Amino acid sequence: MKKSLLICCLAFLISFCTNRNSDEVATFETPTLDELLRQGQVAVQTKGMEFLVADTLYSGWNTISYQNQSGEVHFVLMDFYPEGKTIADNKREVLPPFEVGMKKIIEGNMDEAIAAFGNLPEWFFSVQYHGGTGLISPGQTAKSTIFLSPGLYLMECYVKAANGEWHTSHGMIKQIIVRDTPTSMAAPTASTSINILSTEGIQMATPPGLGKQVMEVNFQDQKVYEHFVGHDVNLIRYEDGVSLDSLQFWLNWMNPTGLRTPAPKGFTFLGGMNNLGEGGKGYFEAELTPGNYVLISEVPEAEKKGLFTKFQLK
Ligand SMILES: [Cu+2]
Repeated sequence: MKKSLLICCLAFLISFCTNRNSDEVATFETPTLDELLRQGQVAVQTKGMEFLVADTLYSGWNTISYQNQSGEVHFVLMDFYPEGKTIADNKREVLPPFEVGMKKIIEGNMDEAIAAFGNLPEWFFSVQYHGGTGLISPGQTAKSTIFLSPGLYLMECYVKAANGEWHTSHGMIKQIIVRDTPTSMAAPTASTSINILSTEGIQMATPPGLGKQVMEVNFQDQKVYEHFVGHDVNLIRYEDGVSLDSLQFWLNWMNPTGLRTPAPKGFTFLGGMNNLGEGGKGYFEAELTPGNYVLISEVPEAEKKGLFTKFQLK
């Protein structure tokens, strides 16, 4: 024992002296922010009610690692803006009708809410959605890989605060420019494939296994539902005995307490793939442990639409 310790010490001393005398001392440099972005590694953080992220990204495949260090559930959605429109247009013409509309829904005045949403500008309906993460619980990290075309984006989260106001109105909207130069990232290799289609719902040939899983999501079509956006995929773990109806109710922002803090108890939101257009493909990663899971869209009445599938891991 003592002898082997002595040999180890000697070996260390020799290597230390050799390195000191050598010109080629190994240095471990941490990559710069730009190097990481070139590799498609995009770190996003929320500590309060903001997106801490670089304001210029490279195009092509990008992995968004979204650390939710706040006390509320959030998501990341990448809105690809029409030519000439920016965050200023959103704040002037999009946020106000949504703010008034939501206030009217909470007051129980649906007619005035519909009238408010009627003030949304025509161009709002030509915004394209280029993916992002699914809903993610406090303290969790969502990892989603999406393909970004060059252009101007708004990164947004439209979950609602406890007072019913949109997170977008509280700062969760950030303009991001995606440049022409692509990242060096290739599409990930998936362990499971999920298809989503408005007529057939969410379909998975084989449920994922335990441990780290990379899920590929294929958007075979897309449509605008009654809540003004399309379908997406959220992976949620749930405790035995909880009501999935309470989850479905919460996932409809058109309900006064829907998509509003607090999120229903007994559910852990583990990310997913946010809205993509028809033919779009995205990937998300999750670490799966034994338990009950549901893949569900953030749309009104998801189960009726088939945008809902449960599985169990043992
Ligand atoms: Cu949020």
